[in-house]
Amino acid sequence: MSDHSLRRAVGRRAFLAGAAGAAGWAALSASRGPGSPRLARAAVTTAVPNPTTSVHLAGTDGWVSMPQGAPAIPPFWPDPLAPANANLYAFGFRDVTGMTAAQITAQRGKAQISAPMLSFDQETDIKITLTNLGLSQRPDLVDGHTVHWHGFRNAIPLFDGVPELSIAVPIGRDFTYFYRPHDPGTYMYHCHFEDVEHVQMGMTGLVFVRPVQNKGTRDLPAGKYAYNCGDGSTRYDREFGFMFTEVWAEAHYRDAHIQTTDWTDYNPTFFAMNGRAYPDTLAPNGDPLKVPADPRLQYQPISSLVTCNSGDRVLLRLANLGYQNHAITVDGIDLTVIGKDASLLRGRDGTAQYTVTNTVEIGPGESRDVLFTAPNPGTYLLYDRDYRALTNAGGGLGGQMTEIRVSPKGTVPAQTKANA
Ligand SMILES: [Cu+2]
Repeated sequence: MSDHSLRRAVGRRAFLAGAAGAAGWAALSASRGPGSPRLARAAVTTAVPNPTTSVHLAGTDGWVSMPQGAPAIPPFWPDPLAPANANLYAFGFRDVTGMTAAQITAQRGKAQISAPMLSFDQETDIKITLTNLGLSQRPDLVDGHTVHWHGFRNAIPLFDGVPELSIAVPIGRDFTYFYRPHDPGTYMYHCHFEDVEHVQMGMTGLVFVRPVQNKGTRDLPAGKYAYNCGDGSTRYDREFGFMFTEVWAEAHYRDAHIQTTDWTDYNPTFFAMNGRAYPDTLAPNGDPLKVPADPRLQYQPISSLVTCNSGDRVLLRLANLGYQNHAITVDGIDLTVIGKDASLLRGRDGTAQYTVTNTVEIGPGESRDVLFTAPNPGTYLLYDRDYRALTNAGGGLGGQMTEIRVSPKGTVPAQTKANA
């Protein structure tokens, strides 16, 4: 990006932010000169700024790896065009917050799946800048990208990321979305450009909104809560997010090989949690900027392994951005469903409508918040009840499965971030 385009982008961004905030008032007022009535209004509006969190994402393509022992499906998988340590073409987001322009450009062709897991505090101002780096494998495709915060109620259409109703980010340009979340819970975000294709190709991630109750109230100490429950019933010690998706290898192959897909033939090959299929789900968290112990997983950095101490309160944040229903089971542990689609399960009179179960059903585009108290030390399985979703390319044991490893009290140190 040239200085000229950056300067123009900043000017446009400041103007657009003004649709919901103070920056635009300031920009408008400045152009009208001093003495304008709008200048006085800008001064009032900017007097009490909300805390602001800024995140910079980049959209691009890349190569990832599904478990190597799975039966081959020639010519679709493993993809013969894939570089070493990879076997599947994908699109995805990368977190490029704080990188220089040159460092951001260097991430072209290095997409990750799932997208970075984000979390924001309720009633803070959030700016998400999206840069479109283009597709290294498909320079002929001039697709835009967007960020759509799925299920989030308060975005105006301009910031909702549906390109038909607002805008998409063209290759080589960036755009800053402005949000102020009012409702805590578990949400998901995804690209909405050619969305059936871009969502399937991997442009999906989790985002959590943390309740103001975390700061403490008259009745409750500060801490970690899933919602503004008022009674402490949503308190937890550790949280783990799960993005459930399916991977149709034929469609990924066709995107890499300049062919088109008939989506009515949808027939997934792999079933993923946080962009990985079992047993890769158990591997530790990684960083796309560093080659991990298993180099196949460099661009699938999010672990699904649950570690906790006996007696811990554990929050599972489940979200589905595949195209099929999934029924998630944990053997030997009671699950309490406290939230659906970023809503606390309460009646109008405040009565809790939590349900206790061992199986949580979750449809495409839906989320669930589930609490459990970690039982006696041991290893427990968390898996999809659908047998197809427990295989890799129809063979062996794989797919949407992970472990909950419970240690004796006081063994695992306090959690510093989700999925750690
Ligand atoms: Cu996209």
